[in-house]
Amino acid sequence: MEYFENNPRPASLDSHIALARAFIDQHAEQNRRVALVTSGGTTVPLENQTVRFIDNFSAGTRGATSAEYFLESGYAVIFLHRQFSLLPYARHYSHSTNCFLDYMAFSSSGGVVIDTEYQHQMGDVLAKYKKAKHDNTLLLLPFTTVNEYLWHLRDLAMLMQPLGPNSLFYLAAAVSDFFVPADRMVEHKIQSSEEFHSQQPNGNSGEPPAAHMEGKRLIIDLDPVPKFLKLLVDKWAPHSMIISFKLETDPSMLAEKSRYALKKYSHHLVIGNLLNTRKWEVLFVSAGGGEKWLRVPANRRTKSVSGSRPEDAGKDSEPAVEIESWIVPEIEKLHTQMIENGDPRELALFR
Ligand code: 9Z3
Repeated sequence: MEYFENNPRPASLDSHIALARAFIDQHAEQNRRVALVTSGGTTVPLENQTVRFIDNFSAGTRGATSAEYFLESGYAVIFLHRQFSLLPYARHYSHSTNCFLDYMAFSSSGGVVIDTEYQHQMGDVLAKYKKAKHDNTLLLLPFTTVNEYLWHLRDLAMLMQPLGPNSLFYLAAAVSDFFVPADRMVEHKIQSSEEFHSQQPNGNSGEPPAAHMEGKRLIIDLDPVPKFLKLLVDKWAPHSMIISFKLETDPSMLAEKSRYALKKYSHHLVIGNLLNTRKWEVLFVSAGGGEKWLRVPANRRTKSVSGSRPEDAGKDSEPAVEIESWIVPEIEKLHTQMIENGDPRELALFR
């Protein structure tokens, strides 16, 4: 594909692929299912020596939370995530509303301990984390830019091919639809003051740099990101179960856009979600024509906005539920059907 000829291979890729190869070999040998979970937002750098970039809202909650439930369901997980976004297990203690320091206290002898109030809850998380470490079932691979994301997705998918239908792709990352191609990227920081405008070389495309000044205005003219999902489904991972997410803000468009994506890419499942309600409702649109909403009732929703803390919500009623604890077992069921009965794209699901 032209994209990979024209946009540079990330420096981190070789070492990540070496780690992934060992990880996949181990789990292939142990006949374990492997899920590639993508998580967090991609950046679009405007300069090669990047000072400015375009980003998006994603904190990686969906991906990090889902990864924990995949591990609980017996999958090994390659967690391809935006650097510094939320991580499985650590996510419980790593944002402004629940900083890890708040869980700590001094013992009578002056040592640092976990506050007695949190011993139980933290013990649960720690036990799961330690198990994943001990079994080597969680591989963390970071990306930052959309280019790094695409290279990783392609190379990891091809590496996972020997797993056949035992492999699953869960594409929760919020991937930019637009980018600056390498041959339209300037090297140095774009100068805002007119006195310092320079005509920076713009490679051999003959086009103006994608980001440049015109008088006092910054003009940004982005290329579309190639439709990588089509390539993933048809070429890079033809035997895997593939699940993508569709994000919308307008409720009236969600079902139609999700169906459209499924039809266009012919993979297994699109999970539609709305920016404002994504923590408690999602729409499953599956190959075979089945559609259904998963909805966490109001009295069981987690309260924190940037992270999910079952322990801090639903106090006055039933325990709070993370919607991912419902999403992942549904997927596991579909995946089992695919492994046992053949590709569900030929079967009618949810009917
Ligand atoms: C999602 O829709 C995820 O569920 C969210 C999760 C990004 C909304 P958070 O990280 O948010 O928990 O805060 N991911 C996919 C978004 C996306 O870019 N999808 C593409 C599209 O809609 C298709 S791959 O076109």
